[in-house]
Amino acid sequence: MKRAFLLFLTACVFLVPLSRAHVGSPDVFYEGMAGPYRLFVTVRTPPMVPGIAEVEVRALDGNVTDIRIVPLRAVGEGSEYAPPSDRMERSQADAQYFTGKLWLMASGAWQVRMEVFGSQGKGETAVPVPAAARRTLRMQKNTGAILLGLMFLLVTSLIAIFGAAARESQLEPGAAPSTPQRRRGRIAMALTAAALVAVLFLGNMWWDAAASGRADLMMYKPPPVEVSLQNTNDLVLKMGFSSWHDRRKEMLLNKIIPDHGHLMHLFLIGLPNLDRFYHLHPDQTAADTFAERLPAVSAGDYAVFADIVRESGFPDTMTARMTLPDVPGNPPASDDSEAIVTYLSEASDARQPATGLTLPDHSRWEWVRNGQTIHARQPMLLRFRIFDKDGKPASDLEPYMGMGGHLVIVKRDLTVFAHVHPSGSMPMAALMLLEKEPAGAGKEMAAMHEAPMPPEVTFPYGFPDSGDYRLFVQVKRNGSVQTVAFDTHVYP
Ligand SMILES: [Cu+2]
Repeated sequence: MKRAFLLFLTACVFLVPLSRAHVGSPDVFYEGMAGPYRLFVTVRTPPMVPGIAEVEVRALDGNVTDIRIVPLRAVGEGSEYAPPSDRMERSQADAQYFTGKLWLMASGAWQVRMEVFGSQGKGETAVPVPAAARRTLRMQKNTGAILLGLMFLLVTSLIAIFGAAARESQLEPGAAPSTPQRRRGRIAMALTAAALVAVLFLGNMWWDAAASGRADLMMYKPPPVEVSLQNTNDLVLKMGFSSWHDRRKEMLLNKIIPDHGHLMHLFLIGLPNLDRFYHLHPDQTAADTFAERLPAVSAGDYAVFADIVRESGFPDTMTARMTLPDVPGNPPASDDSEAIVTYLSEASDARQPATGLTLPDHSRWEWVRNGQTIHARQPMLLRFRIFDKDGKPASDLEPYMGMGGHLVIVKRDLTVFAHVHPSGSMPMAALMLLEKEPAGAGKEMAAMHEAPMPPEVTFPYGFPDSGDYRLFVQVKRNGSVQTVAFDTHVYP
């Protein structure tokens, strides 16, 4: 029984390397208004659920004195009745920086609702937070060592007991066992040992199977997706069954809703150099099937990232790999876009990050980072400035799918993929759901109505870990989509 318990615990030692909402980038970054106050909110989602989300808020302007936070489900009954809120702790050293912790009790679509108090009265906002278990807690080393010791004690004791029974049970008290009795004892011990090894082995197998079955129910995985090319240039994506999603239907709502005007945002990124980039918008042809008439695509291997949003605001990024032949077709039209990365930022010394980029049309991009190195998990505003061919700030920016810009972040080893907007790392659809007023979500919607658009786009984000990343930034200028790529190294 002890062994069964030990097996139970050791089987908890596995990791599932996937996270939800993007790939490998589980934290939520948000920039937006809470009434009169501009906030930069970071929510570090717990790797285990139930678990504690860490909330960090920086007031970017306005004098904020107090913030209260409360977690609520994003949709359904649980989204209506808020429990008492918690007061965030204000930093001693930095009066506009607040931290707090919240329990998220189940996997699914949540929101962190905030009430902000300060010199201009009260403001409110809500940040969508998808929660999903990414791993189980490892067994503590000490516990493991104790249980392993107990297992050895039990096994050796059993062997000794069976050996002694076979050898000495027929003996008179005080008599010594004869040679045949000793042999019988040794045989009994060998048989007992063999039986115990078999029991442990089979028990271990049984537990591994039980644990992986359980992980399938508990650990988040995006739905599997099968991608195929049909009739020369129809790309068909068929979503597979996901027991994780099926069990959480009521909290996720399985229906897929449009995110900035499209049910799916599909990214094809050329391998191994991440030098070809397609941002496409397949149509839903059946509940689980999407199809896209491809534009002209050059032959090669591609990483496929397909973003969808559930009716609850919960996002999934489905991933696949595929090899395409040369696909004939027209250049991408409407909201679709492509980029062949032939030009990259000028300097490329990792210590002196490359920040400038001149395009063939002589317009210029600048990644404003003031020579700073980037560290993992550090929340920051990624800021890009665009100049026209005469060196003046560009005045021809337009909303692209309702937003000032789109940023796609890919780690070189493809373990990270994030699709970020000026409001943050959550889907716009999730933000709009919480605001409950379809036309007024986020600052880019506001920007959309203000003419002209500024020659600058900013994205709140924090790189999840160290390594080399490529950033694809997309804006719309004078009717056409412009995509540029910046590379950067992120330090631990
Ligand atoms: Cu986008």
